[in-house]
Amino acid sequence: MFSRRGFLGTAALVGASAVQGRVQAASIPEAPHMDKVVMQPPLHPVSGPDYRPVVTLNGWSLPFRMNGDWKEFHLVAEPVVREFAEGMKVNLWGYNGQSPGPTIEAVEGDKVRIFVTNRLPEYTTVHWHGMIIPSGMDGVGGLTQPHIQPGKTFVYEFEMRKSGTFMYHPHSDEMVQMAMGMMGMVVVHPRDPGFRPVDRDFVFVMSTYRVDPGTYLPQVNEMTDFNMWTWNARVFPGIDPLPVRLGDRVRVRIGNLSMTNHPIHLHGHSFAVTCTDGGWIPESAQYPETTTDVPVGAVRVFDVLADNPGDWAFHCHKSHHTMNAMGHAVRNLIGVSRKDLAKAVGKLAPDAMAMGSTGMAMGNMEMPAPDNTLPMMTGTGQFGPIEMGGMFTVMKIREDLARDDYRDPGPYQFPKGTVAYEVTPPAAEPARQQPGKPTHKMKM
Ligand SMILES: [Cu+2]
Repeated sequence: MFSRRGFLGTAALVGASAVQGRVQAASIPEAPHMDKVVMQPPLHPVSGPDYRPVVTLNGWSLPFRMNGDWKEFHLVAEPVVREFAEGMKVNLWGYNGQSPGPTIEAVEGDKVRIFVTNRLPEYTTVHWHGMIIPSGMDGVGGLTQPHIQPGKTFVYEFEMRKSGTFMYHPHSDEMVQMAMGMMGMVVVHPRDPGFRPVDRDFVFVMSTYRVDPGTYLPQVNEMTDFNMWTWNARVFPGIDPLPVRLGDRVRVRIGNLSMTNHPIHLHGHSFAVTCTDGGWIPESAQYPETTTDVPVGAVRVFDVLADNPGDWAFHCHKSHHTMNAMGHAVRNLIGVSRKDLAKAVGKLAPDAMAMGSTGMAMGNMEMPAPDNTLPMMTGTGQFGPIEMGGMFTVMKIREDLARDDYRDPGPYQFPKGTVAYEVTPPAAEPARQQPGKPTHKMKM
């Protein structure tokens, strides 16, 4: 059993393995680096206890090495360039080449040693959100440890005391460092592989940014008016789909390190929230829902039986969170005559385009935009424009996916006669109630 006495620094109390740990810590493991923004295949453990690994939307899991009975990881905090979707790159801060950082996977009871090297221009720390660890490992700069100065490497050592889904982020100039994208997820698998096993396990963290059109850097002092609503720092159509085999038990783990809540909705199924960053929810306390609100600074994990084949929208239900680069200043012009509007706008700005008098559907509209700016609503499906952005993707449930195959299976082949269809209207308008002419008299 792991002894926390090692952290007291009192020689007489330090256990043999902890002493060896300190010595071994001098040899820092390599820090793997990721240059891709698509979901990497699940990382099956080659040493230590076995588990069914997760996959991270547009992300990856950090490889580790065993050092005696310690699992060793190495995070490097550094500036990165993150592509939000094709056509938009943002200068963020992150870990090991990407933002958010890689998912850290371990097993309940594991002893982990996480090296953190700071290559940022200012100091940082790493806080392990939701994890039950010694206070001195909690990563709150100034309170539980000195800040990690640029160029320095610190080591966090603790036991993964309970399984579940957690997060990591700095507790050091937080406003700036979170707004710059410094965050990641931690998945601790149960030691008992028979505890609530699933066939597919997805994880991602939600974050928001204000990146003004035509710019490349988030406004780090923004408090409310964000315009990029991301899952793992990607927006639709840049977010990976969730490919699932029909009949799979599926787990989706969602962290929220943005500044607002996100009601996350899955079509075609009902699910139960089974775990939070506080731990597993007893089965007797679970209930069915189709949308679950993920509060700020929290994790919600739902389990769903994928028993309904098709292409199922999976998105935040705040409709402005499924748009890109949306501003508050867009006026509602629904019902305004397009001709009058064009005349009025033309006087003020001869090159401007009058739009939106019948809604904002823009599937057939090309709007001029500065470089590095995504359309507000975009994406194309097999039937036409999808007109989404931000926090939107698709769970693709198919009959014939191999066990660890997470490749995009393409658009769903709808069985004949199962798609909503147009009918020829009758020659005459259907009878309607006349305004002001009740069809029957009410007794007053
Ligand atoms: Cu949202």
